[in-house]
Amino acid sequence: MSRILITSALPYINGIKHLGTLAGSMLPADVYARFQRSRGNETLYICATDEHGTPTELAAAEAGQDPASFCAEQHQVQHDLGRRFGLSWDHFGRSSSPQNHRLTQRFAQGLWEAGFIEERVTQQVYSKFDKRFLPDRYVIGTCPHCGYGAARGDQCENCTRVLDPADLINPRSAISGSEDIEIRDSKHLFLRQSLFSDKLRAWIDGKKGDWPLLVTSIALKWLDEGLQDRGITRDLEWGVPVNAFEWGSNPKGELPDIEGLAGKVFYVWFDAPIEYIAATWEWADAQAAEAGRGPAPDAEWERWWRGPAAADVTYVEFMGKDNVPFHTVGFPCTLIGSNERLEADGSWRPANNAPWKLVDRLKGFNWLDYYGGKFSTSQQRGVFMDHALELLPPDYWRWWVTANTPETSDATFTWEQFQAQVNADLADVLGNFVNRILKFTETRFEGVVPEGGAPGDLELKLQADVAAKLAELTENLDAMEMRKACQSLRQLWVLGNQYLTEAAPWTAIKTDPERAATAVRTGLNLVALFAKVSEPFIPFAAEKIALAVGEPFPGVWPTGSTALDILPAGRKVAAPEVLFKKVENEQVADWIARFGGAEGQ
Ligand code: B3M
Ligand code: ZN
Repeated sequence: MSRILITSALPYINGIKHLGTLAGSMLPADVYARFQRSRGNETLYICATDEHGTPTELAAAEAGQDPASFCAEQHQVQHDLGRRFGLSWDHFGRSSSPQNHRLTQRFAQGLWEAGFIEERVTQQVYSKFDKRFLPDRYVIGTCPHCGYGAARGDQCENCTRVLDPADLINPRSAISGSEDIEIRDSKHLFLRQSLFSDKLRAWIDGKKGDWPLLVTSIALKWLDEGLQDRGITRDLEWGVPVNAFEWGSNPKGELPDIEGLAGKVFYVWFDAPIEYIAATWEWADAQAAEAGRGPAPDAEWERWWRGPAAADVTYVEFMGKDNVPFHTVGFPCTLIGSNERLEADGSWRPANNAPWKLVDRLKGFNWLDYYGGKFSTSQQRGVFMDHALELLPPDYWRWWVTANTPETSDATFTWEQFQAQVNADLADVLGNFVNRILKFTETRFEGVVPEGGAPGDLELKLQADVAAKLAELTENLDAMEMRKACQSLRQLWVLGNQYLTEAAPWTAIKTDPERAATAVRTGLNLVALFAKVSEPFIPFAAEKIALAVGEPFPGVWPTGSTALDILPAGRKVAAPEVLFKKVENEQVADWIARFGGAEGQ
């Protein structure tokens, strides 16, 4: 048994997420977490809302709310939707939590005192019309790298490059649209990322062949272009305040400029990844509260994150490709820097503390598109989590999205393809199989698992085929190859249908009842097996299937030798209500009319 720590990129608080966000982080992380739990590994799946920064301030302003109440409300909305989708977070935290305030400030203080943070006077975009600084997304303009006209001040959506607001060509205010903009001086803190190039390159080089090519190539491209020091503070009100007044001197003996830094907050991309750790702390506190104890001692969350206590933890991250730079450069610099000290003479020494863990396996994804165009939160284009659940139960979405995970290239959602695939896989293959064998057991075997005879040739062949597919499925899940894992699972379901057709207990029962009983026993064991191995993907249906054959849910991940030996003879079973109703053409026509289809793309 080992320990698996899983995080998925933290969804921004500014609005309900669409299927693309689900596909590119939260859902594959959930499938993987459920798989790991089912194998008996101690698993912690952490997620949270990402609540700071300009997107939040902008969305709150639009909703006519202050950021704090906007975030509290939206967190609850995202939490409830995630749960209804079956996302099995151990904790769904908030980057605005007291724990994250504390931890972000501790990291910053440590990095300052270790010599990795520097003060600089920077030129910031200031809107005379709005009478305020315009950090990050508050400025829109033309990307200096690719010429995209609506690039935001923090990152170009088109070429994914990270930007500085002052780099934008023809900048304008995102609040008022005003172009009456000037550049003003403002003091800020910089994380000296450029010092980490060699360490990061050695680390990333060691991940080649293990991490997806998509991920290592994005990371190496960044390093090849030369790492820039990053500003980690902003002229904003909403965020984690800079607590420079608490800091000691750096290795050169300098104290921070308390006055110059007053009223600033940390940059959202500085505090958001720290929330992975802080949310683990929130989780530990919640566990302690549940047990009637006070706040959890640090050791309870640190055992997942630092020092010898975390040595047996494998840390796995899931995210979309635009988030990869922040997780292969920014956050690792924060962590590595916190494990070191840069002396005044430029030499590095290990810091005198328990080192923080870096990510072991990083799974990055391409985009899921909607009819070849972007899902868009701002234009409400595509299917969003709340609407999706109005239309169909979560498993339909979970299955389609996982089976089409944008792993090696972008993938596209169309209603037509969605209908075809869920009807074929879920209704015709899995649903039909479960229904056929259980109905037959009810009518001919009084709803009881029969004893039957010894396995014949058909059963022996089935056992071998099932063992091979199961091994393949396990391997694909282990490798986080979601599309391939879905293929393996589907093929496993198909084996069930093929077996039933060949064994044909409904014919055998007329001439050889024991033979029919063997086939029914075998078929019912396949049902039990399917419940267990389908659970990571379609947990709601899997639960119904498990209940139908009286198996505990969630189940323990089976291995080849025990795969068809789950149910004892004599066990009472019952056909479940229809597992998957087919998606009808009229429904698809309605949904295309409501959400948009191929026309107008
Ligand atoms: N909130 C960005 C995104 O959803 C961001 C991820 C943070 S992970 C620490 O694209
Ligand atoms: Zn660009």
